Amino acid sequence: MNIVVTGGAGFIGSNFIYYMLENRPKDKIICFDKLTYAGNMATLDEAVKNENFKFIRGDIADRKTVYHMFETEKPDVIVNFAAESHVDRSIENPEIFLQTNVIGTSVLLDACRKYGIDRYHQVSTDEVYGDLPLDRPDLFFTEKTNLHTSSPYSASKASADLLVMAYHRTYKVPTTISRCSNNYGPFHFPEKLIPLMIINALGNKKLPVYGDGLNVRDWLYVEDHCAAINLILQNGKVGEVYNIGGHNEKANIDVVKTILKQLGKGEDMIEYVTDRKGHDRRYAIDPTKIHEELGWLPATKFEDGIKATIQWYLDNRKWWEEIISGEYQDYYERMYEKNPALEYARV
Ligand code: NAD
Ligand code: TDX
Repeated sequence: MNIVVTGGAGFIGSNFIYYMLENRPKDKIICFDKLTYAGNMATLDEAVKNENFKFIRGDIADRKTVYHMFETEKPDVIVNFAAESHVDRSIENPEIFLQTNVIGTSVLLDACRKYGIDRYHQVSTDEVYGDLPLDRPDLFFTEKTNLHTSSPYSASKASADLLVMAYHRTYKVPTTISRCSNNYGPFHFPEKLIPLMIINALGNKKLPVYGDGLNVRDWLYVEDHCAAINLILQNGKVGEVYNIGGHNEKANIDVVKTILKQLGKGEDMIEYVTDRKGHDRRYAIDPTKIHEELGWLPATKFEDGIKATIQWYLDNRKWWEEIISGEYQDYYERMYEKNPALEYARV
């Protein structure tokens, strides 16, 4: 089978490529990635040595390049990870989120319609459901929860989901969608909470916690997400949505304290800063459907996954040092060091 993984030079896509090369050695894995600031060829260093792997640089929103890729690679399956993925960047500048996440998805779907496909899988997010209140721990997102987005990022992901469902109904494109909670693990880009805190702690820099630090995220080790997507590709029902999450809710401040403790650093490194605009309070997935229909359960406990992740950042300094010395440095300065709103609210 020819499996095209879009966005495979990013965090989850690259982990998925390694998962598939190991678990489906008969299949050819083709990574199609624009290599934005978040895409990194160094992440695929080991994959490029595998004869079942091929890399193509391209933009999912560029129709000519996507159609050409379909003509040359003849994909049987598309797994679309390609996206602008950072909420804070979407608040700074929404437009590229619409271009990649919405237009890009529609171009891929048009290509599936034109050339045919066995399966188009859309990697979506729990953020399309909006947020849950902190004082209702009995509430969880199910696949039937209404879409109710907060940020330009989540609005663009929800729009993409609606397009996927429309192409399934109207053109009978064989689609599936997965909506996963927050991932963590190797190759996570340093702008996101867990790697940012690990790297700042290692560099003896302040750890910027938004608002009161009580926002809750439902953390899943990235390999468990990859296993779930592979199960959906194999046994998932066309036209369906599957939520993915492991009942592992944690307040941000507790995650940050866990990282500090593991690294033997003091909690005085924590700095509460201005809250994110429109900051979602709590995400929590009900994974009953994927468990009952496909037998999926997460294999990694948070205590083990976070230790493994911290160790990975200790063992792979070169990978993240190259990132933080490049273009990302401008973003960090804009976001945290030269942001007057943040300075003002520091406590
Ligand atoms: P990431 O930002 O680490 O990687 C995104 C990748 O997509 C990069 O390699 C980038 O170069 C590529 N890309 C961006 N624009 C592109 C374009 N126009 N054409 C081709 N490639 C392009 O993102 P991630 O955290 O790995 O997330 C992957 C997917 O999973 C996204 O769709 C995201 O919405 C979804 N998701 C992420 C999480 C999470 O916790 N990170 C949770 C649930 C769902
Ligand atoms: O410096 C920070 N300080 C802080 O307190 C950063 C970067 C984040 N936070 C908070 C905001 C969130 O409550 O930590 C939480 C996690 O933040 P992010 O790592 O930016 O993730 P989140 O906004 O929850 O979105 C992630 O999960 C769902 C991914 O980036 C999305 O792509 C995915 O869809």
